[in-house]
Amino acid sequence: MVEQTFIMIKPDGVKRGKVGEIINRIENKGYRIISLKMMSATEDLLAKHYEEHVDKPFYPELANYMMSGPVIAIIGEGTNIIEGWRNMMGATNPTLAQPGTIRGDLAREWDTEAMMNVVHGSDSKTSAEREIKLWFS
Ligand code: IDP
Ligand code: MG
Repeated sequence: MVEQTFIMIKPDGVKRGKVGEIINRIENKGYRIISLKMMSATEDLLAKHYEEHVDKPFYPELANYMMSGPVIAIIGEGTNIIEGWRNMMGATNPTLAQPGTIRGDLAREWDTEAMMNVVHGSDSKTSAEREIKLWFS
């Protein structure tokens, strides 16, 4: 099924100069970039985006991390892209993410409260629709 997902290059990915590499991977895979913009996340936007994490102990540091610099927001499109992009990103914890995945190749753990892992991808059709509306309204 052709579907769309919300992809984000997080502040660490932008700061470390990985935008080109990550966009290359999206294009090399054959997914289409429908829309792309650089922007800064606000407290309000992040609380909505991470609604399932807002009450967790790591949330304040997660929000600080996500506001530590600009992000690249992308709408990607392709058959089963939601699952495909999650596979390309790899596991949430970059120490555990397999080599060959974006997080496995481009990220690692640091001594920080929030886990920095360079990219985001929607985890379901419902989240994808919600997140695209939120970031591209
Ligand atoms: P995902 O990004 O792979 O979907 P989620 O569990 O939805 O992972 O978590 C959202 C983001 O919050 C992660 O990408 C990571 O940056 C951060 N995070 C998740 N779990 C932890 C944790 O246990 N400690 C610190 N940060 C975390
Ligand atoms: Mg998630």
